[in-house]
Amino acid sequence: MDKLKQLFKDKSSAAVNEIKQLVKDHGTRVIDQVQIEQVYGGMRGIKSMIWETSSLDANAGIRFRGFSITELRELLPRINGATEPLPEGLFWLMIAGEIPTEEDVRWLSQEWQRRSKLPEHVTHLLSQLDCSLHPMTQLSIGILAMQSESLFAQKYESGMKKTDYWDIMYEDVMNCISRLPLVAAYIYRKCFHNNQQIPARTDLDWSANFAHMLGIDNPEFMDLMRLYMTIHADHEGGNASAHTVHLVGSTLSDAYLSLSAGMNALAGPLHGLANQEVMDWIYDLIEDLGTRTPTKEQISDYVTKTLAQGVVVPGYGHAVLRSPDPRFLAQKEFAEKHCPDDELVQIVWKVFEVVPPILDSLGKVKNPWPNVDAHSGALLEHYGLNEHNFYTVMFGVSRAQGVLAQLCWDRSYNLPLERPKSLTSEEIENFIANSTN
Ligand code: CMX
Repeated sequence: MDKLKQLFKDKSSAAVNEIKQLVKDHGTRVIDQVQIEQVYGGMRGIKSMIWETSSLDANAGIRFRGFSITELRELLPRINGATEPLPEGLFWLMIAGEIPTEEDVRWLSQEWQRRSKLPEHVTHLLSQLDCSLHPMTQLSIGILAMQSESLFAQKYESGMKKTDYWDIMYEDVMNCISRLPLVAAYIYRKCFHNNQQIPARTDLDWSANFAHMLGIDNPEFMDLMRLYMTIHADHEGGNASAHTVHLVGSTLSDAYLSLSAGMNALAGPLHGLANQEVMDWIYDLIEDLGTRTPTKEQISDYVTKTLAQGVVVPGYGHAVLRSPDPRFLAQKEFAEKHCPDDELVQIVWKVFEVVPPILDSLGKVKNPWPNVDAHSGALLEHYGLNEHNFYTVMFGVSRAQGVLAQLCWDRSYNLPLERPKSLTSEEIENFIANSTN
């Protein structure tokens, strides 16, 4: 058994016993109360699920196993001359709950290389998809097609003990993550580079090899990819894509079926598609104003115009965060170091100054600050990745790491089928009529 799997086995079996005891001792204590406005309001804030790999604080932002992005940029090992942490290190942390050594990260990098083989029928299927089909839909289909490789599905069919779920899920998850860059790069090169596919390089880490297969061998872009793939990896469990993976997984669907479903949630404009929307919005702004160097006053007028059309300003607001997203700030820091004079980056920074007071003045937006999607596109475009409708695929490749690491934990805990209670409006009205509070 490999070291990461052994660590996961030890940690999760100890956790299972602790949780059994915890539920036995405290299972009937009330942790939250649900208000009617939450039932109608997207279940915001209701504490109702377990998610071990990360936790979101409204002001401090995401913490992975307790570590902030700033801390992880210091603590996670770097290999291959990287100046940014490798997502392999974060995945290790999410699975094992420990910061890995440089040797661990090197091993995981090579292990994902070793596992990264796409069945021929997957590339054949992808090759048949028309490029008018959104790349996120193609990604979702590609992940579904890989389900032919699911060991979990095969073992379940032939009769698998509950206590073995975690073991086989770990194998599926490692295989699936290792192969995702191949699927994504295949879609990218097929649709945007005349199907000129670029073979993988076995000497590169997961993100750098992804950059290479996309066709961008610039070492600075490889570092951006390491940062990008790290900061987008997980955002606790309640967000739409993570929750979808968790929900579908609770039916004992395998990693491929669960992840594909989660990608369909990520593809929505209020969620991951916002990174595409942001860049489309910035290009509309440039066209409308007739300049790539707009003033803050011009941007302010354009934002007012956007809001008057009754649509949202993409990249701003969040269901949980109430401060500038540290993932936005990490990308800003990267841009300050590598491309402060880029015109699109400059626009992103001016928008950051202009939009929050305007959204605040509406009096209804709970969080006027930028989220992760407000910055990512301008950086990708700086290095030549200009195809906006591919951006959410990049997000998805990264997000797979967090949601699938948690799926391993879900199966080790043997979490049951999810089945919350729904109500009709009539039942709520009856409740109001009969309640005294
Ligand atoms: N622009 C304009 N109006 C906004 C807004 C924005 N960026 N963000 C919120 N609002 C509006 C909402 O539409 C809502 O209006 P109504 O009451 O008229 O329906 C009101 O402010 C209150 O919304 P909220 O409670 O502050 O925000 P929600 O939790 O309902 O929604 C989110 C959160 C992200 C969907 C919303 O802020 C939004 O639509 N942002 C733009 C899209 C975006 O960037 N999404 C990416 C989020 C990060 C990710 O998942 O990748």
